[in-house]
Amino acid sequence: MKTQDLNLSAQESNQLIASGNRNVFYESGVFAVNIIGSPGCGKTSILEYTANHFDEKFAVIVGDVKTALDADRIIKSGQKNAYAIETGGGCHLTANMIREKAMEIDLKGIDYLFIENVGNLVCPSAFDLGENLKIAVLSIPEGDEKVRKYPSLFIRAAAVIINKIDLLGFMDYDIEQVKADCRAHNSNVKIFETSVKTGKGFDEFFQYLRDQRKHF
Ligand SMILES: Nc1nc2c(ncn2[C@@H]2O[C@H](COP(=O)(O)OP(=O)(O)OP(=O)(O)O)[C@@H](O)[C@H]2O)c(=O)[nH]1
Ligand SMILES: [Mg+2]
Repeated sequence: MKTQDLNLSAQESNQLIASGNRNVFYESGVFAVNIIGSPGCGKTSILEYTANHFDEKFAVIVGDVKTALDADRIIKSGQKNAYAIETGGGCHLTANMIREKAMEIDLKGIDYLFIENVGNLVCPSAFDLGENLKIAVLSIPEGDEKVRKYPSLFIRAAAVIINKIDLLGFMDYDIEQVKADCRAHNSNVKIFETSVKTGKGFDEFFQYLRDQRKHF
């Protein structure tokens, strides 16, 4: 069997498990969000902010290659319902990892499940976890060409968060170009400009999550 064939069957089996996850989440009334972005773009910080300001019942699963540091941060910020997955080397979460971890969570007791994927703009974009919403996170210090250089995520993401907007004035970052690049990949994309430091953009983001959950 060629590697290409093996990859295809790994993808197919991931897709089957992802569909199963999606059914389980739907039956429990859980709206699942897969959050993907580069290392350090602010995914955990956004979830810490969410823990303190999003007045809904939710749980968080955080994927990292090593450590439970990010899940511990979220627990410390006040959201006790946070769980770590260590991939042990893998550059993305899989549907099976989520299926197994979700068994530890009281799904009937929550309305949202946030999944922080492993920091990476490429690998996580190809693996459906059974989420209802895929969100890409960018941040100002990364530079403004990431959407053009790593298109696979931006073709699939329904929403993009441009985080660390408080740093916009300090860096060469053409935000209008970035937004145009996002729209070139997905004309319906919803774009949020956020800062965890100032809270900018989060009211709109939380309202968007509530609206999306109403229609899933
Ligand atoms: N100025 C500024 N700094 C931020 C903002 N959001 C996050 N940071 C900082 O960015 C750094 C990385 O944030 P994290 O939340 O750990 O990033 P991450 O995406 O979870 O990183 P990985 O889990 O390693 O992929 C931290 O020092 C945060 O304090 C923001 O909106 N503005
Ligand atoms: Mg993190």
